[in-house]
Amino acid sequence: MIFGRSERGKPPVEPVTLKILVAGGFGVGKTTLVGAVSEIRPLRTEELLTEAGRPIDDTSGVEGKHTTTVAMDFGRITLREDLVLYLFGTPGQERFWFMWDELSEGALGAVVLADTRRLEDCFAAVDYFERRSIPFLVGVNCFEGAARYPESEVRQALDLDEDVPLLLCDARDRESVKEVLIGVVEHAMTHAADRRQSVTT
Ligand SMILES: Nc1nc2c(ncn2[C@@H]2O[C@H](COP(=O)(O)OP(=O)(O)OP(=O)(O)O)[C@@H](O)[C@H]2O)c(=O)[nH]1
Ligand SMILES: [Mg+2]
Repeated sequence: MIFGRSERGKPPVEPVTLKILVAGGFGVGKTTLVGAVSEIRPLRTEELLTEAGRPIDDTSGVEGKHTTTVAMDFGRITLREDLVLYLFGTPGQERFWFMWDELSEGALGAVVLADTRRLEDCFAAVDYFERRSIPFLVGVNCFEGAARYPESEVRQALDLDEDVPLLLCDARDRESVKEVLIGVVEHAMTHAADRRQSVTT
């Protein structure tokens, strides 16, 4: 054994770990997305939606929803043996947004999940990442029964910059969510490379 090489002669791989946020409005499927891809049992902070919260919690469009995230979701996915993502799902309800600053510390990029029935619910998330120059992509979570709109219309409604990727996805489907996460990492890398270039030129 030389310097900790494995028996097969391959050097041990120390994976790069990246932090990705999963944000968006109330009930768009953030907790579902983290749970769909996480290879560890996701940490959740769900609380029951109560009668008391009913006037504040607008559950129209997600009537089957009984719980809500009050702090964060946490999960992990190994995209390649040398690339591990830590996923942090944010709380969707406005009264828990104070958590976002803490959660976004050190994040490489973010997914803003959107539901075309309630697009306005993700305006705040789009604004948040734009202002902080955190690279993000928009994942349109295709709920059954929700109308499908052409990409250009969704982009226009969200007033997205040209370079912000927009993907259709199903937050319940592992492969679909993986595509979204690969998209965020690629986008964040391009963003970082562009920044480096603008600093050196
Ligand atoms: N049909 C359908 N239902 C979905 C999909 N994604 C999530 N759901 C359901 O929608 C509801 C909302 O999902 P959550 O994952 O809790 O949403 P959230 O964004 O974490 O919600 P908050 O944390 O309260 O903001 C749940 O009842 C899910 O089962 C989807 O792609 N299709
Ligand atoms: Mg949640």
